[in-house]
Amino acid sequence: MKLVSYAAVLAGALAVMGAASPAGAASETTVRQQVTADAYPIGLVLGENQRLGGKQFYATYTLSELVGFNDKASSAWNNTTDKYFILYDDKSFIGGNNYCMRPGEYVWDLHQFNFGDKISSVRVLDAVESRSGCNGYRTFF
Ligand SMILES: [Ca+2]
Repeated sequence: MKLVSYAAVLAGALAVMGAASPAGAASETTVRQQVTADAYPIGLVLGENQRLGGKQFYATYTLSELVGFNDKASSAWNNTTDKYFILYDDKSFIGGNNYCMRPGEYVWDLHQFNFGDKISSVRVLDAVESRSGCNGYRTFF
């Protein structure tokens, strides 16, 4: 009986959270679980639209330009357990406006950071750089 009561309370709490939270926040975990289940390549997953919607682009290593996906990403997911990606505004890793993404990090709407439709190159930190993680870089969270 206690379990039933707890489940009912939890369901109520989730419903309230869903209603009160900013758009999409309550469903992000679900979205990522779906994405994981589809077994995307290990690497950086970029979505044309929010929540990895629309066309997708995979960067499994450093790319000086995102051929066919330049200035198109509206969402990003670092689908690795140990890689750090730097996302650059311009090709060839240029642009003062760039961000570092930690392993596992997911940004469902890059536009919220004024970084939607802007990514033009991505770089994977090497083993030595990775020891410092995103230190020294701007991060989303
Ligand atoms: Ca750009």
